[in-house]
Formats: sequence, C-alpha cells, structure tokens
Amino acid sequence: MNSTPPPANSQLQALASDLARKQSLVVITGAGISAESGISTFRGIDGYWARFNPQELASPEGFARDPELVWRWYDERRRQILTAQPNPGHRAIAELEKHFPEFLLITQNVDGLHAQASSKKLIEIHGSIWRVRCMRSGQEWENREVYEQFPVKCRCGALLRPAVLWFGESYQPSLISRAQKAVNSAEAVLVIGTSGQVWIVSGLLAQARQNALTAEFNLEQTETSHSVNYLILGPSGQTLPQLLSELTQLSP
Ligand code: BJW
Repeated sequence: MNSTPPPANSQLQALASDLARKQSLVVITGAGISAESGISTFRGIDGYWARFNPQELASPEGFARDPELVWRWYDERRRQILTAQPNPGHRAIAELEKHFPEFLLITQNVDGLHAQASSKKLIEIHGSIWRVRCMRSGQEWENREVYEQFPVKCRCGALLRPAVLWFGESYQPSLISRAQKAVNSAEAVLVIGTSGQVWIVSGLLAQARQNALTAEFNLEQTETSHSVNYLILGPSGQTLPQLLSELTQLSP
C-alpha cells in the first residue's frame, strides 16, 4: 500500500493555517462536488445544459407545457443518483463541520449526497430530488420511488412535481434568511464546485463579512475566482481531503 502523503501544496497549507484560527465557517457547494460520484454537472461541455434546454426541464413553464418530459429527466437522474455514493470531497466537508463551533453547509445540489456523507448542519437551498410536491395541495413529502408511468400523479389525482427550485422560482424565505445570517457572521466562506452562475452564490458572497476569509475550490477559474482570497484548482475529491489533513495537523 502506498502511504506517501499527497504532495504538499503551499496554497492549501496557507489556507489551512488561516482556517485554524477561525471559529465559524460556511461552505457553499454546487454540482462539481458530486462530479466525482459520477453525477453530471449542469454547465460545460459534458453538462446537462449542453444537451437539454433548461427552460424546458427546469422551469414552472416547462413543467406546465410537458410534465412527462420533465418527469422522465428527473426519473433518469433519480436512477443515476440511487447508485451513486458520496466521494472523499463530501466526506471531508462532513469532517470539516466538526472543526468549527459555528458551521453551515449550503448546497445547491438536490442529490442528497452530503447528508449521506453525514453532514448535519446542512441547507439544501434548491430542494431535494427525493421529495415531491402535490400541485393541488402544495404538500411535500419524501419519496424514493423510481417510477414507471409519467407524469407522476398524487393519490388525489393532481400532478406531483419534484420539490426542487426551478428557474424563475423564489428561494424559500426561511432557508435564505438562515443562509444569509450564517454568511453574514462567518469568519470564513468556502465555495466549492460551482460555476456561480445562479444568483445564490454571488448573492451570498456579496454578503460575506468584509473581512471574512474566502476560498474557491474548482477545476477551473470561474467568475467568482477574482474576488476570493484563495483559489484552489483541482478535483475537490482530492483537494478537500488535503485541506482537511492540513487542518487536522494544526488543530487535531
Ligand atoms: C468541479 C469538479 C470537481 C466539476 N471538483 N469542481 C433575481 C431575481 C429573480 C430572478 C433572478 C435573479 N437573479 C437571477 C435570476 C434568474 C435565475 C438565474 O440565476 N439565472 C442565471 C442563470 C442568470 N435565478 C433563479 O431563477 C433563482 N431564483 C431567484 O433568484 O429568485 C429570486 C430571489 C432571490 C433571493 C430571495 C428570494 C428570491 C432560482 C434558480 C434555480 C436553479 N435551479 C437549477 C435546477 C433545479 C435543481 C435540479 O434539478 O438539480 O439548479 S439550475 C442548476 O444550476 C441547478 C444547480 O443547483 C444550479 C447551479 O449550478 P452549479 O451547481 O453551479 O453547477 P454548474 O454545472 O454550473 O457548475 C459546476 C462547477 O463545478 C463548474 O465550475 C466546474 O468547473 C466545477 N467542477 N467537476 C471541483 N471534480
């Protein structure tokens, strides 16, 4: 077995040493954190939006026009996620939570992999692919079925929809205010595996304390990169465990 530690990365060491002095951390994640679990991202050449039209599949208007098409896409994703496992990046974030008295993970992902990796202080700001909502009553519940007939209907006869946040829909006020409060008081904010194209990332970062430490983890530079203190390039399934290992050496 090769027990050689990963090569030292001075950026990661410097970030870990800054984080070791902080009491509060907010982590914001996007589809990139789940890419190494085999789940597709949205943007980029391999992303969903290169193959599908977001207005057709992820908007209330698209659902009203063709609920069967939308359900077939969500059902395909449910099947893919069912066989996926959290990767070392998800697990490193669950461990990071234990290092900070104040901590919040805000994920845009609907796949549930952070919870599966044992993250506890977690907001799924775009909802969950494992919840459904009745279009008549507005009631929501957890549902892990893989369907055979589309569109999916409620027992009351009305359509069910995935309980996720589509384009043009508003964030749930209680979730957004919890996220904003945590970001406002956080001493450090990490933004991981997101293109930052959806408002929530730039909106929350703009609210981070003036003197909060900010770091981005991504495969490539994004529109967020110019405004952060640290840019850690590489697959988050590798860079996050490295960060955790550096941090654990400083504050076990
Ligand atoms: C790796 C990696 C590896 C790869 N390691 N990295 C103001 C008012 C009203 C409307 C708007 C407004 N501002 C903007 C809007 C319109 C719209 C919007 O943002 N449009 C922009 C696209 C221009 N926003 C909305 O409609 C939102 N609502 C809203 O803003 O309401 C106003 C409001 C504000 C405040 C309070 C109250 C109300 C709703 C947006 C809903 C987004 N929905 C989707 C789909 C539904 C969920 C689902 O089915 O999964 O959510 S779209 C899609 O984008 C999905 C994602 O969660 C989201 C973000 O994508 P993400 O995660 O960043 O993925 P990618 O693919 O873009 O990026 C992946 C990144 O990972 C890349 O950078 C890779 O390099 C990297 N990567 N592998 C590290 N191994």
